[in-house]
Amino acid sequence: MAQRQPTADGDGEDDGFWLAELGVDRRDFMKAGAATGIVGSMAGCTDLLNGEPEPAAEAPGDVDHSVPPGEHDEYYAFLSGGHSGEVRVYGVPSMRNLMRIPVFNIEGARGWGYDDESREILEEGGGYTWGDAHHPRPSQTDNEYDGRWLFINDKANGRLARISLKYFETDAIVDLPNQQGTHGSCALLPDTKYIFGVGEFRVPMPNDGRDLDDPDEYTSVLSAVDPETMNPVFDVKVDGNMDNGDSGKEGRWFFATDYNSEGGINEEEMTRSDTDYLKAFDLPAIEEAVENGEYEEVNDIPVVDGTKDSPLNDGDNPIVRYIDVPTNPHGSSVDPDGNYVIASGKLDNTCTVIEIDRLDEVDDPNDAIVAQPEVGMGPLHTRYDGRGHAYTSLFVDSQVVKWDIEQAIEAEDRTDDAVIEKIDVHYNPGHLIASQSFTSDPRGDWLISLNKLSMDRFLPVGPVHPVNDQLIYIGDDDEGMQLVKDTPTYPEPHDAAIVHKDNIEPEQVYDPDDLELDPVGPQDTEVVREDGRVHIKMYNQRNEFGFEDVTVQEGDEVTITTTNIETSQNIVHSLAIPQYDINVKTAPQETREVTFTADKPGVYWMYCAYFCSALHLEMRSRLLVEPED
Ligand code: K7E
Ligand code: CUA
Ligand code: CA
Repeated sequence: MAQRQPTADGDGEDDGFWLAELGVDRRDFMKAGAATGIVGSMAGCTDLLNGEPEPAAEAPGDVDHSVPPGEHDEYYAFLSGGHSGEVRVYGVPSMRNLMRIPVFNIEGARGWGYDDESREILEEGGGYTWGDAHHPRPSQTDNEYDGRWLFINDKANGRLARISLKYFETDAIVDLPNQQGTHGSCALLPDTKYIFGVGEFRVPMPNDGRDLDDPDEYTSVLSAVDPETMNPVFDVKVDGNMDNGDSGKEGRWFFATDYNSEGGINEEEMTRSDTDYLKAFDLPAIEEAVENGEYEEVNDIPVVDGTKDSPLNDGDNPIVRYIDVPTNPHGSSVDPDGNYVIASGKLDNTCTVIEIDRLDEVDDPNDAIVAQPEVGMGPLHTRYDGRGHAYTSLFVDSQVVKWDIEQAIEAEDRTDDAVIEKIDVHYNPGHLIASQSFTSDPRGDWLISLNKLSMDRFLPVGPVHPVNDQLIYIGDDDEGMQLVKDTPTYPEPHDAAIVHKDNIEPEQVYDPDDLELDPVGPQDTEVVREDGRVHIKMYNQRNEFGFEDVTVQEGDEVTITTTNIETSQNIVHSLAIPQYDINVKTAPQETREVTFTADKPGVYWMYCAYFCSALHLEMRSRLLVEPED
């Protein structure tokens, strides 16, 4: 088993100077270091979650991850952008950043938030200008990525978004009215029947000013959304809160961790109990309750009562089973075969393994717990290689641990008998993700550890550091895990999905039939004026817009519809209007529209902001805004 290096340079001697340089308080360092020796419960010891990372001198593995110039990666990795509100696309194994997809944010290069349609999507989604995107989940059919969509949550405002993988573009955002803090986002498998938003923050319901200081009345809900319409279908309210979720593979079960079974409103209260919950939602039973009208309606959404005292949980077929797991669990994830759901302890040094089929056989759902292996300090998330191994991120230990699921079931609880090896990561990993890990067939070659801190790993860039997404090769059980590459990343990805390139077929040119607006060709250009409204229909191509000049009156409401009439891939144009805060991108065969009030008289050079040809700079037209009088 690989051991952490106790000192900066691995020589076993005091590195106080090095620590001071990093700003690491020596006592904190000792405290965190001492913690590695602790076995047994960590209940209530939240200080350790703040443990400073330890440095490690580690030779990178000699696995070749390079992708020669001109060649393609084998996988797409979709990384959430955290509070940047976007999704990033990387190639794996090169870790080259291929694209960014704006979702909850406004972004100039993709023109997201600058044309009428994207503004409307953002407006319908609540009108916020940022989001906190954590959990990107690709849609699946028959437990395999199907290349249709990628879904992602907004923890900040209680929303779910859908990205079309045909165009790598956000196409819907739904505001979940009964949910504040949508944390987990996951598809119900095998066929993505629903997308679930997992509600983290407990609030009064409806949250309209009632029960302000009466936390006993607060509640959190699991929200089911139809992936086709992106409309909410039903909510299930529960006791405690919820954090991360995952689906079983057979369409029956959905699981979510709960770290606040106490219903506390501060850290002390939320960590009071030695156990919290993993909740198992029985979907057919919930759907039956909805069908039978056994719900109350809040904000036009049927809310089914899944609290512990609910009549729907009384009897042989409860709609939500509450399973006791050690203190403040974080990740929950189902293994590729759909046999087990694994909850990670966070404040405990174990993972809890629940055998899913047993939930039907036992009277007490706690009897479905089949293993509790000790894995290390601060376990957060678990992913899979398809060879029976689990990989769990250890936030406090700054490690990834590989362990054997079946061995954990055979071994004594609270022993580390199932641990195969540990590898240092730099530093403090949150999520980790393996290729095709959410499907029933993980590839077991690459794993990315999404580390929260990068400390000394890169050239310093001021007080805000990049996070560090480390690529680890897991394809050789004899050699063990091999650290291959550090990737500095803008803050801050939480989770990711790695999808084989054969599972996605993005279009290179828009199919006009997929767009709501009719294309404007060279024969269709016109300016329609009516009652202070001006509609300019024009096209764009190398190196011109449909009109050389357009004249409008100060105060006119102007709509410009513009089509990129190019048919060759990679030729993107935009319509930028200086001082009007407009940059509408159009990819080949794309039509976009923008509406604005011409409230500033003067000459404005509408220009193309994509460098599209040798005469790109000449690709411009005048917008002439005549003063009122
Ligand atoms: Cu950051 Cu999945 Cu939102 Cu754990 S969550 S790290
Ligand atoms: Cu079109 Cu530059
Ligand atoms: Ca708790």
